[in-house]
Amino acid sequence: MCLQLWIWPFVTVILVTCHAQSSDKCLGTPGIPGTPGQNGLPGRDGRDGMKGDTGVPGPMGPPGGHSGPPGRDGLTGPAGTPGVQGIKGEKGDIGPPGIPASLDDKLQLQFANMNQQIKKLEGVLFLDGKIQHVKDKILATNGKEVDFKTSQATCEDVGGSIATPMNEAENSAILTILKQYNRYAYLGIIEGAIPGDFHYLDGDHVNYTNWRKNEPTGKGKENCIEMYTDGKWNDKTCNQYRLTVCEF
Ligand SMILES: [Ca+2]
Repeated sequence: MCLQLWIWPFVTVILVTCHAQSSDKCLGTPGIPGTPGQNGLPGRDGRDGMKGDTGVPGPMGPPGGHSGPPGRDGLTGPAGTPGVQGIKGEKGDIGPPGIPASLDDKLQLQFANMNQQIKKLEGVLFLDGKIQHVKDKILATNGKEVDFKTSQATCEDVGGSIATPMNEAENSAILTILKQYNRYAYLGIIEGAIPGDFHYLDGDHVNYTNWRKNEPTGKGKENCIEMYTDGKWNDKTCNQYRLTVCEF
């Protein structure tokens, strides 16, 4: 293109020279360059580009529009109240026999440890003057003074019964407690319908007594028995305040 533009003025000079020297054969004058052509038609659409990122959510629409799709499930709620207890099932089959306790070393060791602990506790209570041990019977007090009915109920509430000496050894054990507290105590013996007829709380007649000289003297008006601090017995009204002594 650059060469053509440079050639045009040069050719014009040559042609003018030719017209001056010979009129027979001369080349015609070159035409004026044409005007630029019109723009072509638009090209075809290119291929689709890659998918773009998801756009941000649009603003909330005006009220009165259609309901949107259901939201996601919420958080788990608190546990409900327990249901009603079901019906008890049938009794299962008896299991295979276990090892006899006498051959179970682990069990024997546990028994030995328990006995040791119980002996220690008994020792503590014995030292405090609250209990006395006579063969298989344990006599104990809570140190409180109440009437006969209350004393009886107190002992039964803790799985025992009001102290009832069945022999001299048991009478002495109760006496030891009374001396410790310097108080009298009711015994588990009461008068029956016949004046002077005393019996145990289960109705059996007494087979051991330790009356003070000239007692009993109530003749139907003193239905309970109290033990003095010398171990002797006296028939007494049941509404006095006496030390509670129980037996187990
Ligand atoms: Ca009396």
